[in-house]
Amino acid sequence: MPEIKTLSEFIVERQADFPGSTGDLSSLLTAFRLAAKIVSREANKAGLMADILGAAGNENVQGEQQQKLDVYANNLFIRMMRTQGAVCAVASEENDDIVHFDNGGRYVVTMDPLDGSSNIDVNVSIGTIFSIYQRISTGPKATLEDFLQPGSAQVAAGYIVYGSSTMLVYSTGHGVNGFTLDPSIGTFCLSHPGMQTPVDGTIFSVNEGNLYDFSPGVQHYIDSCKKQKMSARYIGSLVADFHRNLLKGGIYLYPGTQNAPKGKLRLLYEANPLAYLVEQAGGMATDGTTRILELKPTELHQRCPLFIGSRSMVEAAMKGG
Ligand code: P6P
Repeated sequence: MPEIKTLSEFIVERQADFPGSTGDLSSLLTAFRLAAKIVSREANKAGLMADILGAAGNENVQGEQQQKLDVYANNLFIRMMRTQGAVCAVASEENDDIVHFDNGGRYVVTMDPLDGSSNIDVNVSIGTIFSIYQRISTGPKATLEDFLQPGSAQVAAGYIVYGSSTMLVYSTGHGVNGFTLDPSIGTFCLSHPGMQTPVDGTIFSVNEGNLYDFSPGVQHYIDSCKKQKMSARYIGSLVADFHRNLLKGGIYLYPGTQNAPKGKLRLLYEANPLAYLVEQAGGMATDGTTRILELKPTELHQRCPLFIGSRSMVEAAMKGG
């Protein structure tokens, strides 16, 4: 019978990786753990509870309909961080501006509280994505400068995928580990220690509806995937596509187009955290020309093209197949 290691045991055990750590990061991850369990519970009954299903009637800064579970998840994670105390400010996909906690916390967090939320009412996997940075500003409250650090400055990043099971996958720079929620005991247990993504793969994930708007090089790469009889898998939920490709090998692409040269995805709370994780797992993430983690952000909700997954596939995509 393999040893059962819970997420909380793992967090405490790994705190030793950080000499002189205060425990702030550990307790922040613990707050995320609780929030993940609660969102998982709500996501799993969203189909049953009319009042949590469907649009909240508001639009977020992206101009997208805010699903009620979006709003619920956003408010929950923010509340958890506010009370936990290690985080002084959050930038969320669901908030136009930085949310300040004025608590002197050492960290700032960027997050997409519920990515893929348009899939909630069709029972497709959705996810939460988060990045953690140390503050660099020294004033009484966090500033935009704290959030515009390059992705290489992240101290931790992770995602929660609410699918056939709920998994929390994260890294603090010492490899990637995945924890599966056992709902019978309400505990995340280590199920995927030391995750490494295959160097090559046979899965490509892209919205081919945009094919003729992509650059000739991207079109050529997608064509080469088909000629190699690769599998096309695109769920329309970044976290779910990313998670499958991380485990099995593959590439997810959201390239720029003529009308939207920066693509659709957000640098601060989608591309950067997943790029941090995929590199920790031996993979690669670029915007088609530059390593994602080296991009210097200029605004909170800026978009960037994303090519992410197995190293050989990302390299081939950058070359145009
Ligand atoms: P499209 C969801 O809105 C999301 O941000 C990602 O989760 C997903 O991969 C992508 O957008 C889907 O976008 O344009 O293909 O529908």
